[in-house]
Amino acid sequence: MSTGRPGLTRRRLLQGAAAAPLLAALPRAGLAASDGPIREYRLRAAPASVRLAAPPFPPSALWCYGGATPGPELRLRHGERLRVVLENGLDELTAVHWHGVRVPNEMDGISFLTQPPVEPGQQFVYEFEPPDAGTFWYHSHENAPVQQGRGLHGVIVVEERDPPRVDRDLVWSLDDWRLDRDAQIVDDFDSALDYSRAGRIGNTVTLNGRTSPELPVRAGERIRLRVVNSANARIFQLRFQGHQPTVIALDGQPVEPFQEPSLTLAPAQRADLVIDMSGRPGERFAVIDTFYGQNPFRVAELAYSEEPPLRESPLDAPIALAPVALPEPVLDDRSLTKEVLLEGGDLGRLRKAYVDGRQRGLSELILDGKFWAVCGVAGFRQVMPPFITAERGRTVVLRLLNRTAWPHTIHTHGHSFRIVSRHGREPDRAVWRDTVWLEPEEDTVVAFVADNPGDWLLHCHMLSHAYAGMQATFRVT
Ligand SMILES: [Cu+2]
Repeated sequence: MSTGRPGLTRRRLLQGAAAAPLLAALPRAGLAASDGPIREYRLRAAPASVRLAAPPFPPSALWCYGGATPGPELRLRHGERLRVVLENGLDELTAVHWHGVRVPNEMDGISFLTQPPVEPGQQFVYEFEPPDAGTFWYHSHENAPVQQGRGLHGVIVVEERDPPRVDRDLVWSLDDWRLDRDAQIVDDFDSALDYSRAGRIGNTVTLNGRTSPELPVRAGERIRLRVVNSANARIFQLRFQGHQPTVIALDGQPVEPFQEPSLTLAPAQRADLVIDMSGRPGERFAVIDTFYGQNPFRVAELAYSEEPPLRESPLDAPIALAPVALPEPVLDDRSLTKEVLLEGGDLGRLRKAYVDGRQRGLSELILDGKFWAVCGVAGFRQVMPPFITAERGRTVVLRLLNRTAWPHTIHTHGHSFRIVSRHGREPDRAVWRDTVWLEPEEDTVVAFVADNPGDWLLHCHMLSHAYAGMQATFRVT
């Protein structure tokens, strides 16, 4: 199928990374949004055999974009258009969501809500100009616990027009797998325990598709690290032994640079870090995950080469990104405020909920595989009546009330939001996010300007939760 947009043939069409030298020669300033160069990729979703664990483990049977997990890195410059031809080589329906990119509604990749699902053997063409530079990612949003859980995701990098100076710009895609002794995926995606508790947490963590890899580094170099949590449900808390990363962006949006002893990333969250390699030639340092404290493990190792330091003191260049261009929400009596009640799960108080327009009791909900509800509705096939409707330009304030015994990561489609308060307190710093992590029984208030028309999903990004009811829609008119 074609997007049918006029003017495609008059635009410069560029094929993936191979086009970079040509593109670099093009003037980048002053490009009209409708006439930007197009960066084109093909993504074929299909089964693939991929080595996650080192021998003697055999390759794992996965589902991948382009035969690898993560799939191809989609990299473009701010002001370019991204065109992706999705081919469905699976035996089931699929679609791709561009997480965190404020795309037009018809490009958001939500079957039955924003597009028809892509049938086996069929194609769908996505095309949009990302409005923000930053670190984003893409993944299947169809049968997501299974399709994303089997490997269907990748990273999108939209480079700033004037990026901070670094020696290398790298992506770390973290994932979590439940593998058996032969390194094959345990096919228990229908586990009621996962659905009703913390989600599908695995037993094997990978970084860029490999267990505990080495990152070769050179003393004195400055690296920008774009870290993405691509896992179904696992939360990461990374500690860089012997190094002090500076956070310059969260969920793709710039933040006043800051340092913390560890970096916590819930599912679907991202952080851009700047790290000066302050070790000496030949040294090695572990990157450790400590979130599940009883079981810390090595995510990666920084392996210094024997080369002499690139420079003796850290690079003297600014690292702050240009401020965000998002419209600032205004909290006053004209803003639209809604309590978003999150209920359900094991040890929860959910007794009844609407499914597909009919109220059902708890035993019927469980038989139906529905364990969670948003505002009294267990989300079903992504077509629910909107829980809120906002006119374009209006500030929306969502009071997210986690009335469950489990953590959740709430993601809004089409919009990034400000964190207004957590546990009733203002946050330490002003941040934009598209995914917020709620601890059990935690309340968090978020706000955004509803400026992207359409029907959009709001859901938990612990994918088993979303699939088992923790999803809703909101409308921007
Ligand atoms: Cu959840």
